[in-house]
Amino acid sequence: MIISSATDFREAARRKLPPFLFHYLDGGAGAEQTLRANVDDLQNVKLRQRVLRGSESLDLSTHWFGRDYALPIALAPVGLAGMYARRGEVQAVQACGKANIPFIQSTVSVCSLAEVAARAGKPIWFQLYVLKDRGFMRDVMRRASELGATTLFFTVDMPVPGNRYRDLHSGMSGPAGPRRRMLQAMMHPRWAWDVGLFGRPHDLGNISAYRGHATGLEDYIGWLGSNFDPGISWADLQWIRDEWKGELILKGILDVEDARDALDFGADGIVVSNHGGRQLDGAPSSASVLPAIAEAVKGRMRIFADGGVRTGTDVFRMLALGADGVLLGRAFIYALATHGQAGVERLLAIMEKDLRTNMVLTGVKSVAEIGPHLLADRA
Ligand code: HOC
Repeated sequence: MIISSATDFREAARRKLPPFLFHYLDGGAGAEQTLRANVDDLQNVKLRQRVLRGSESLDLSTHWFGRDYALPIALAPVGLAGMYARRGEVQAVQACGKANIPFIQSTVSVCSLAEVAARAGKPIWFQLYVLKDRGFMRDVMRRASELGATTLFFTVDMPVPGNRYRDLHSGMSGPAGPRRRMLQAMMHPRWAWDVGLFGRPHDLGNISAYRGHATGLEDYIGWLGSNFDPGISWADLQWIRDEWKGELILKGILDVEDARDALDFGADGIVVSNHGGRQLDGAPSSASVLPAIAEAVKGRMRIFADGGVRTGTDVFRMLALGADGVLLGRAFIYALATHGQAGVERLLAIMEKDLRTNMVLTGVKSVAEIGPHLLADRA
């Protein structure tokens, strides 16, 4: 099969994965309007083609929080990544090591912080939710910091999980879920073999480390589902700011006022994101709100963005709309699910090539030069 984009990996993943897992990854909240808008709005961003600009040697590197990276891309925190490929988070972090880009590990990863940090080869970035169990939050932050994590991505758009109806249909949730998942696993032996389901059962490393016993998917849905905290406010964030000594990035900002509040609060950065359309269906796409947010806070804090990024051209578009860096979520999991570490490396190489080509065709020599002046409808 010829693979030239994340969309090709997606199709391969759809064929390989049991439906409950594919749809958990692929789906969004409600009628999935925000999920679709993320992709559509980004693809509708028109770029200025420039000619005769002499873009021969290109600089794709970025400098975030005192460290150099090869591309303006990081892998987003994705829950359960280790269910898509054997020791999935380790394979992903190794791909990041080779490409020299950051990997952001999810709280709800299969591989523990310790396992990932040991294979990372550079300081890891870590993601955390606000949970009612503040003891867990303290414990996991302490462990992350002891293992050399420098940067905490704090998810602020999940005070409650969104209503994901696809999960009900696919068997990821709902009363018949456990039986349906087991049947689907039996009907997808290649996946089950690849992820090691016949050997070591899935266990959520970070949660197990805190609870002192194995935490499987049933526990994950139960414990996490009842542990989100709808009462979260800026006051709680202050507690986290005091506790966490490294950089603090707020993930899930979609409103200019919230971006300004994040700046006033002293966050080191934000991720402009609607959680991949998995939370508030009807919320605007990341691409549509990014320009106004960038205008309000650019240069005073780091702006990352995610949502609908499938190609290197989409990465370029996000940068042109005002992002300093772009997070890949679903795109890299499709690749991980089908081809493991090699798939993620391949996806990153394809995106790098797209980026290079677009830089030449728009007449820029470095990532730092990509900005709103390259948007066709603003010129
Ligand atoms: C009921 C548990 O961020 C997602 C992740 C993890 C959510 C856990 C929900 O699926 O968007």
